[in-house]
Amino acid sequence: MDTAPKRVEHQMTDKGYVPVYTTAVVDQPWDTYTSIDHDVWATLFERQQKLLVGRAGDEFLASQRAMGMAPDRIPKFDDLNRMLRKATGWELVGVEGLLPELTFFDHLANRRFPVTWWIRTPEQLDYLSEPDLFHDLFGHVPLLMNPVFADYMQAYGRGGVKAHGIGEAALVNLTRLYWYTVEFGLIRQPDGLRIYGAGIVSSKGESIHCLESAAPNRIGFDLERVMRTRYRIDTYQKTYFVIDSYEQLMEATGPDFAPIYEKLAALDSIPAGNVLDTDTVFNAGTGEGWLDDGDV
Ligand code: HBI
Ligand code: FE
Repeated sequence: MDTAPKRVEHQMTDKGYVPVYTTAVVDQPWDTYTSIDHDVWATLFERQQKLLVGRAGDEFLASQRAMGMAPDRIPKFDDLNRMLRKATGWELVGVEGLLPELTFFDHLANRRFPVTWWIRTPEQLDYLSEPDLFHDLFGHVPLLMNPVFADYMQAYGRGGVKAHGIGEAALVNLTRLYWYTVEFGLIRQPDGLRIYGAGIVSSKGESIHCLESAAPNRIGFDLERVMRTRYRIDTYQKTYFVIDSYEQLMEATGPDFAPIYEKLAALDSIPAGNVLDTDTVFNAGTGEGWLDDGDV
């Protein structure tokens, strides 16, 4: 039996090793998961579950409880789909890994969330370069139970399909929006700032760093500001953007983005670590530990 889960093939290009995008939707090969795979899920789940009390947003924790995900074994997509379909009409589809952007957007536009079917190895517990099952299932899926966030994700997908027709600059603007909300977003609550971004909730180090370190900026969400801001893919974020509510996110994606892309095309991008005097600043970071180059 092929125990080691298949990895996304990589190929050497002029940009270095990049994952070979495959668009296939696959059934979750649940019976092929080994005891090591289930142990990796249990270890990560229990560690993050403990860490996120008092750090993750109320809606995230409530959605996770509603989903009834348990640490003892990797959840079955079919079980989660029964709940998701009832709650918000979303469903999970199994994929090999990163998808071409248009394929990804098209799934979101149709309330399908692509979840990588394989889970990282014990050696990769604290970091791996591409999204695995834990990142997607523990990080992204719970909030799809929240009706407003579920609407936002579909609106984002529809916006992505449109942006793909407009061109590369629009896609870059939109990818930054995804990055600073869905992946690395913070939300303000009466009892303080909390995490909702999947890239943070699935990472031990960043769950602590994003709220407690003096290094990063924490700035109030503004759509055009976010769309202009470059980001990090190899280190903790230099800046985290803070929303007041998921309704705010939903409203932000209300208008047609075409005129915004036009306007932003004439403006420079903003380096990941900058603070502007027009920003609503919750924290101007010390920048400790930042690398000078490497903003995407
Ligand atoms: N593919 N499977 C998968 N999961 C993602 O989160 C993902 C993707 N492809 C592209 C992508 N994210 C980002 O570039 C989005 O901003 C589009
Ligand atoms: Fe992700």
